[in-house]
Amino acid sequence: MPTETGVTASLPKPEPRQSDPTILAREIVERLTYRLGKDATAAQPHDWLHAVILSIRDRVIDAWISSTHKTYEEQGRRVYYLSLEFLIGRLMRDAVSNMELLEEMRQALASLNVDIDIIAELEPDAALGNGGLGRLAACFMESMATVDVPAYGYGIRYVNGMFRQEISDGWQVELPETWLTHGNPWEFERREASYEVGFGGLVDPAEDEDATPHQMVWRPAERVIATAFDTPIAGWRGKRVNTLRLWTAQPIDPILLDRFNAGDHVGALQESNRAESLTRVLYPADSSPAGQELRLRQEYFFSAASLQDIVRRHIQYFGDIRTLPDKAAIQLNDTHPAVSVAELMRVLLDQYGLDFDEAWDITRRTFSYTNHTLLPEALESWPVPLFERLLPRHMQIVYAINSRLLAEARRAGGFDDAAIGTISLIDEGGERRLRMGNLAFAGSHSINGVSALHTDLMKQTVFADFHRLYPTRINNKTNGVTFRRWLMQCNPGLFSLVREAIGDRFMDDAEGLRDLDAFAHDSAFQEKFLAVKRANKAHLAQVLRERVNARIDPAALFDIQIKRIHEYKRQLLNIVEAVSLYDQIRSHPERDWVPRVKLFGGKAASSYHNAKLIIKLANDVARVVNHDPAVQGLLKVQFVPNYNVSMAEIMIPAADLSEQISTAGMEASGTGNMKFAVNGALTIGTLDGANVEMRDHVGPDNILIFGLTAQEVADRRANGYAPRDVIEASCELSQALSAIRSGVFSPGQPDRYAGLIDGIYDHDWFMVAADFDSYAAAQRQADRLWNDKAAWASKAIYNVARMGWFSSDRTIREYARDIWKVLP
Ligand code: B1H
Repeated sequence: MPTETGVTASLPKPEPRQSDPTILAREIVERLTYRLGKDATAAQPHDWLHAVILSIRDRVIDAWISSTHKTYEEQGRRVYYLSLEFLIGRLMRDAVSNMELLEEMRQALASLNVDIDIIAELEPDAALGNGGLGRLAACFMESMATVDVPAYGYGIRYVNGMFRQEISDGWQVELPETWLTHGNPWEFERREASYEVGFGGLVDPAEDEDATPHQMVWRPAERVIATAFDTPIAGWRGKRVNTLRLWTAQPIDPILLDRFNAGDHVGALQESNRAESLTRVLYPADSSPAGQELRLRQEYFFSAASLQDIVRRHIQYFGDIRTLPDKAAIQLNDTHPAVSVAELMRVLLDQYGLDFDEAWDITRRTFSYTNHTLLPEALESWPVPLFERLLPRHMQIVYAINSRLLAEARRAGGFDDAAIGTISLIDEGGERRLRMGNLAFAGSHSINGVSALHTDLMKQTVFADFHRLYPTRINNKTNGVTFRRWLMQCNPGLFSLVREAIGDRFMDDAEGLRDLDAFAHDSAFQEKFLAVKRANKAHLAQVLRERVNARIDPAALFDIQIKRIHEYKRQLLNIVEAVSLYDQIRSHPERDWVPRVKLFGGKAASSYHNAKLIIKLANDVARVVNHDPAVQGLLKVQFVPNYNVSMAEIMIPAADLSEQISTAGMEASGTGNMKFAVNGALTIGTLDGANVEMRDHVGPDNILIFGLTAQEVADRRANGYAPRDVIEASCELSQALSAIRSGVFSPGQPDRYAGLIDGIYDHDWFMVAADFDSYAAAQRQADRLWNDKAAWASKAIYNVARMGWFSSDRTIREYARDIWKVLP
């Protein structure tokens, strides 16, 4: 990171750089020669990529330094976004585009006989996240820089991020992904920003005479070093550049020489291996916590390192720990960093000697917490004995917080023992566990949900008693996505078409897209719009031809469901409907069926049996359907392996229909839904998460809504739902389910799907049967619409025009105004 001393103001500032292609080309060759030591004639494509990144990085650094100076001069509050996941994807095109150099760079490289698109493909995805939560953190980093919020992202520099998915015989196989093999030209190692982080050991009362009664000395049994790696994140038009600081773990003694000398060569490296394993891998369990000790170690490791860094910076600038909440707003991205609440308390009590109430007041004014899921199995909690063994001092602090919290609830009145039990930081039912959501809630002044529906459900369900106790704390911040990556960069065709039509204003204010409303029924515009979509589909078809040898027709309706595989997201509903459609096409070949390509993509958590089975089913169905001449040209099913950010950037612009079909009440927000809509796909979806607000914005005529509402799902579950009766009442559904159940798609192992399908007959927790008929009807409505090209185009254009509100710039402005109180 640029120096933070602020004393460099009087030193000469670098000359602003020129951006014409010849100068850029010269800079690239210079980097190639002097930084990589390569001659232009010998340079490999990877060398060119690195040289381009280094030259764009140098320009970003100029803006980085001035942003740092500006932050220093303003002495304002900084935002710290703590997240165990940052799902960034590639950075090169993003940085070049945000620095407004895309065309110049293309020309500069062309003059060197290098194709920018070819080298861009070589950049590995930084996949330090699972799905929506991690991608949201990445969009937020870009938007915080764009709307000029001084912010630091803090996370872990996993050596192995999200696994690479291969499909072998239809089954998911997980392979390690090594994004760092060619080095990472974006990052700067900061040896000077290193901190010790301890685990285990003992706690003794502080012995100084002036020690407070709460002051303790923690003597960890084990210590590791956290070292920072910084990546600059440039906002739109290079306005501000913020820092993403990722921690890596290192041993205090890389090699235990006494052991080595005694001949124990393996034991000598034990400490080193143990430290390095801390930041080796991302837990690939989206929406369900892993619960392993290593995960808790990761959480504490990055929380403790980040807090030391924040406190060090605060003391260096402002000298007084008591003013921390005025200068630092720490946002907890879900509960994964929630142990930070106890860690800051420990720092304030044991290192700064504050009394408990003052420390607690500072803590609560500093932290805020975003909840991303209400699924009971996804709420993080740690067995008390494990937590106590790893973090003995923090356990004491948690107990002290809990006794005050519960006393406060008792004093407030209206909380019976059951309510006190749900507020308690400790779950006493069975094995005692520490509830991280409750700790995060208690330690924060703001707790937000990620869509209006999700926030309402937070108030009514998981946090109902907390909400009664602290009625002003829960608030909503509906998610958003960055339109730079998810429109301007990934869909250049649509981007320039929109620009031609309505000018440039939307580039700085996404709500300006509204001006496109005027073109929704303009037939010349519709034609150009459909031509862009068609070109994007042809591109996707070509990519799938190259990667999986799939042959798909760009003229067909592209119906896409890409997201993590999870039962609540209901890929199974989509597959069952595809099977039913397959049946119907074969029974009624005379009808004028709309040619459809159904695309699926997504990873399953390695230990999630049913999710893996759903992937296998999609592949089994694809094999049968795609080889059946009876539906040739009418139905195609394809599972796209290794879905990731870069694949999303190809698939989303090519979609006609976006599948957002979770069981209502279960998807906190969704963000893929927004990306599809702004790229001109129609949504087929339930009234879940942000779909509800999308309907309000695009208008009910421009979205295909089906199925039970969240309230209806809850009522059905409460009043005895009988899926078997529902199935028997629906001829299409019964047929599709029994085809799958009886092995039509798995002849080699006819009972492969027995368990999966019996689950629908027996309990159907996810309401696949309950929603099936209404889903199928919505699909047929999509078919009818498809046949009226002008009607389809106008609806798609309305989607693009009216999605501006879902820009993450809007979301970040709301966080800045309501939670962080940093108004740029
Ligand atoms: C979301 C997670 C999540 N919610 C546990 N919760 C994880 C939970 O590794 N873990 O332990 C990882 C991730 N992810 C998603 O957040 C929601 O399901 C989406 O609906 C939402 O759009 C997204 C961003 O808010």
